[in-house]
Amino acid sequence: MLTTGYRGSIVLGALLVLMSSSSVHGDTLHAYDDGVANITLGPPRSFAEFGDIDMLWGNYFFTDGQDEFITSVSFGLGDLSEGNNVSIWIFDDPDDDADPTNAVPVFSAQTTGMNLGFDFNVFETTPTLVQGGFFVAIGHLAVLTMPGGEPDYPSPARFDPDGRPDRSWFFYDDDIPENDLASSGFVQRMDGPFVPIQGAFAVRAVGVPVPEPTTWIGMCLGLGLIGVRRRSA
Ligand SMILES: [Ca+2]
Ligand SMILES: [Ca+2]
Ligand SMILES: [Ca+2]
Repeated sequence: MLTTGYRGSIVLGALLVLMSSSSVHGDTLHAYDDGVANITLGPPRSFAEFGDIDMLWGNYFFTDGQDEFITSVSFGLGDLSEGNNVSIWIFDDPDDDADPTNAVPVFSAQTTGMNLGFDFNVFETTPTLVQGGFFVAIGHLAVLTMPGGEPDYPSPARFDPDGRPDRSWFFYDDDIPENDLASSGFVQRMDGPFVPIQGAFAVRAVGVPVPEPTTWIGMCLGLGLIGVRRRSA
C-alpha cells in the first residue's frame, strides 16, 4: 500500500537540518534521502492471506575511504502496528558488491519508533565496525491479522522518491532470516520490477573514521612518552 503526502512549508526546515547534520566533526553522514521523504510503504492488502508480515528495509552504503565505526542510525517512519516496535540492524557485506543479500549482521537492537513526519527517529548504536560496503536496515512486524477485528495495514517504511533507488532494498517474510537475507520470501531493490514508485529509504547512519594504524602507533608512542615523563617527574 502506498500513500503520499506533501508539506512544502517544512521543506526548508528539513533541508537546513540535513545540511547542519552533514558536517559533524569529520564524521560521515550516510544518506540518500533529501530530508523530505514523503512516501510510506507497507504490505499490500493481498498479503493478508499470508498472515502477519515481517519487514526489513534499508540502505546500502560505502565507507568514506577507510573503515568506520557506526555510532548512530536515524530513520523516518510511517504508521506502525500496535506497540511501535522496530529493530535496528547493521550488516557488513563481505564482498562489498552493493548487494546486501549475503551481508552479515554485526549489530542489532530492539527499540520503539514513531511516525514523526519528515523528522527522524535517532538511535545511538554501540560503535560498530564496518568495512567498505555495509547495509543499515530497520525491521518491523506488520500485523495484518487481528482476531475479532479489522485487519491493520500499517505502512511503516518511509522513503524519498528523489533518492537513488539502486542502493535501497526491502524484504518481506513471515520471519526475516537476518543471518541469510537472500533466503527471505520476498527481496526487492527499490528500482525493481515490483516497485511502483522508486526511491531511497529514509534510513541514515553516522560513521566515525577508524584511526589509521600509523595514527594508533603515534598515539601509543605519545601515551608512552607521557607515562615516562610522569614516572621521571
Ligand atoms: Ca525528497
Ligand atoms: Ca563490507
Ligand atoms: Ca554482497
